[in-house]
Amino acid sequence: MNSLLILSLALLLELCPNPYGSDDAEYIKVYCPDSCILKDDKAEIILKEGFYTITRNKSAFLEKFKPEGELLESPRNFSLSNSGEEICVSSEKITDCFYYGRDLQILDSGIIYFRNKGEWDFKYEDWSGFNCLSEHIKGRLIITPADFKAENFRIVSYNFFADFEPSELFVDPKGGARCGVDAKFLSGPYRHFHYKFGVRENKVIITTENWVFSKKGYIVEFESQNFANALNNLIEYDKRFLSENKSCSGNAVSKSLGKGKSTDFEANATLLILPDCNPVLEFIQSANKRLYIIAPYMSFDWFNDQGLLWAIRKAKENGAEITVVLSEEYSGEEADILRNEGIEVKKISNLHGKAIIADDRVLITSANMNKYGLKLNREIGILIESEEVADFILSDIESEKVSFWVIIVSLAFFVLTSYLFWKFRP
Ligand SMILES: [Ca+2]
Repeated sequence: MNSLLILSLALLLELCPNPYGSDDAEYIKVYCPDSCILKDDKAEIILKEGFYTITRNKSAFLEKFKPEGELLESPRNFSLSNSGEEICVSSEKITDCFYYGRDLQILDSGIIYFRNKGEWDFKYEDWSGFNCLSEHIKGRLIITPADFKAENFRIVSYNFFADFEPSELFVDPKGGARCGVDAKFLSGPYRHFHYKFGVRENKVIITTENWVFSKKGYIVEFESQNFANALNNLIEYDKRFLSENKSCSGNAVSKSLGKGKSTDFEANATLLILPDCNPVLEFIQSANKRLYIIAPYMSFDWFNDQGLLWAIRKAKENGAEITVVLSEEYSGEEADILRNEGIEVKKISNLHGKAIIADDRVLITSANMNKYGLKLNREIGILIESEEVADFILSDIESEKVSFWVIIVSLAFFVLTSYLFWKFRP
């Protein structure tokens, strides 16, 4: 760890200015390569070479957190403001500063700012820390609308109005659940519990849809004991956020939607439990041949200047051909911003699914392309390393384009025949 940090020349490693409960547990972690001065607005602390965790009160800190290096108590006049402050550490050779609330525009109690591959990132104190998990799997991708049921699965969802019976069900109270189903509600430090997956023994379903498959979306089903275990562990972790039961709303939605389109595949896959394991922006940036982002809508609002639009621009700099596919119903300014950057934007109707294709890999996720989906919500995703699956999704999107032209031609035909009828009316 030491050599890595020295190489990246980062001296400030992590800080929590406003922990839940008492401010006595606030802390800052620093590395000092020789002799250093740590400064806030009002005070400074002189440090010798080494790693330090500096807090206001050691016992308050140790009740909640683990120190790295030597644990020190700060002088009384050194405190981390809860409304944003610039903190600097200077050694003989470099000065490293971070202005929380400005360099990273979020201030909340419970936020821990930390370095992630050299960049400042954040999490909440009670967010989990699940890793990405990879495995070779055999599975099936289904493109909806489709009739699909997951009877007797443990199911999590934003909402649940489907006409089948889960063995256990967790939903977000903002989403709600139909009457007649035994739903448990989750609310906590994640803005929305927006993930959608099902697990039964070693069977796993990951989907972009809230279990009523009437819009264009994606379902991935496969068998994997490892992924099933990870998802069961995720449910067990998130049970700490169980909240009061909410009354049910409405009845099951039952429609006949046909079989949908599907393809079997065998490929390396990575399970993404967001926001813990969150490579979505990296995935977008990684494209150098083709990038497709299929999502009903987008927002470029982010915590610094390295959000979604930045990642798309990186892919463009790599030379990737980029197409963004949005919902026809969406009229936000992002489509114009992208077109002004020379990026192709298509709109299709009835889109709810989220899929990203970067070269020969596909990422299917419950996450919307905004700061909630990409950072603040509990979401799920699967990254499939398969050119065939990528091409299958694109051929479906291309067929949407055909139906668009069918509409245009039909409309032109209608106008022409109406005109002729009017002109040559008896
Ligand atoms: Ca504070």
